[in-house]
Amino acid sequence: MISRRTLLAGFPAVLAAARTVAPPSPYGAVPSPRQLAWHELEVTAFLHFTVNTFTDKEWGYGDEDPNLFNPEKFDAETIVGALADAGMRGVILTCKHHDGFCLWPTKTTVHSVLHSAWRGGKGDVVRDISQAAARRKMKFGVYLSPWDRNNAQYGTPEYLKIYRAQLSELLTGYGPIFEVWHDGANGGDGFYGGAREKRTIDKNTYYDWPRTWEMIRAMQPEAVVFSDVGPDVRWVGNERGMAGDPCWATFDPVGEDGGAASPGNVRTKESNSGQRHASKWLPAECDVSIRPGWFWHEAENARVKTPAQLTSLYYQSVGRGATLLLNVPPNRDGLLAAEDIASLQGFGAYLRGTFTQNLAARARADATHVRGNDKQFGPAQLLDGRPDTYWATDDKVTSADVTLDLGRPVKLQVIRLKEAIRFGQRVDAFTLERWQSGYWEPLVSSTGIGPRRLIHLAAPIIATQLRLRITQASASPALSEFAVFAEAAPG
Ligand code: FUL
Repeated sequence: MISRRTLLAGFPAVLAAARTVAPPSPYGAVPSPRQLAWHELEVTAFLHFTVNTFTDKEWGYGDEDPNLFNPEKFDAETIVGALADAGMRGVILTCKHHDGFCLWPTKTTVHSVLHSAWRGGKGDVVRDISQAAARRKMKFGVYLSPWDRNNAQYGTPEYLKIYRAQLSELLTGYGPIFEVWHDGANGGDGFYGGAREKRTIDKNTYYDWPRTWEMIRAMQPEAVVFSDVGPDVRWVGNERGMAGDPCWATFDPVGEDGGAASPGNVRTKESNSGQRHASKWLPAECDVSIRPGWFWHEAENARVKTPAQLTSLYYQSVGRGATLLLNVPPNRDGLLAAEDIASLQGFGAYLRGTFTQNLAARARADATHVRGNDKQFGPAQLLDGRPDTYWATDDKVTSADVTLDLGRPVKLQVIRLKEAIRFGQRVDAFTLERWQSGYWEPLVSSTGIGPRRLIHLAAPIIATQLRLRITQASASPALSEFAVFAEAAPG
């Protein structure tokens, strides 16, 4: 028989157990830890640099003399410093573009810096950029073109061994890699060791991508792999830096003919918006160049995107839950052009000026529903700036409101919402309102929130209270942020 004493001793534990409210169950596809880390980067830089910089081309044929590559003032610290100052959190270098010229002293080919006059053949762009990035606490990633217009073996199984050996040199010799970038271009004609002919490969089978991806996983388990079909990050379907609205993080790629998809063979129209309820977490990355071309061309010095244009791209990419991969190509000196640096500075100043201070950080938050009435799922979690805490409702609730009382009239123009995406993309639609002398005035209604949704109002407004109405959700909402910002003057 259990004594009264034993019963009482066990009571607080029983009570505590009853009070523990479980987190929501995940809905649909969810991100992996490497994808979660990648989402946080928001803006990363692309560096397109190779013999093309010196030949004024966009696609080198593969017959270039390596001595052409001679960026006498190349300075990785200066380049990476300008990117870091603009708020970029990672940098991806074209270690090899379609011309096959390798920016590191590879053992796999003589078409490389090792055989150029630059620094007496002792230079290594990959080493210098990766080390400068590490010093600025930026992540480093590699672009290695599968198409190689220089290599005599291109098109045969032998080339795949070379491609994988190059990847292995990059993945083992230069510290942690955050992203491996495979583009889908396979243009056909090239030098190919002197053959000067057209070579066509089967995009679906030739590269045997699953085997290469396994290799990347083994060598750099934290790296995300980018291509038209992922497996971690998908191309957004255009090179203009624009994600669809909405841009779902879930996607099941389909080939151009409706069959199997592979890098270079995907219905890119669908890549732009993703698909609601698809089976894979495969978020979009928006690659775009600060100039018309990917490589530096003197004739384009006057056509560098302005800070206002970059800011607009930021809202159309990062603001829709994608990341922005902004290309800033070094010039023939091996430095960024003054025009590009000026634009980056303006863009960086705008981001810092706008997003440093969350005007709702000290607001009072109320919600119509709180999961298990438990404070750990309360709306205050939306304001603490932490990605791991969140407001959630009970499982059966699929529409709910959060009200923010800012305590005084506040001038604002940008609102940032984030779902707690480790539980999947749950919200389908929402409306944002402000309290306006006796009624709730709708400001905007939209579809999907996901990793990040920025609402950039056309003009500043004054508000004391804001209300977010989750009007439709496929599973009970779980949000990690509701932040409010004033807009800085464009840089
Ligand atoms: C494409 C390439 O053909 C372009 O030259 C550039 O590198 C772009 C980012 O990817 O596939």
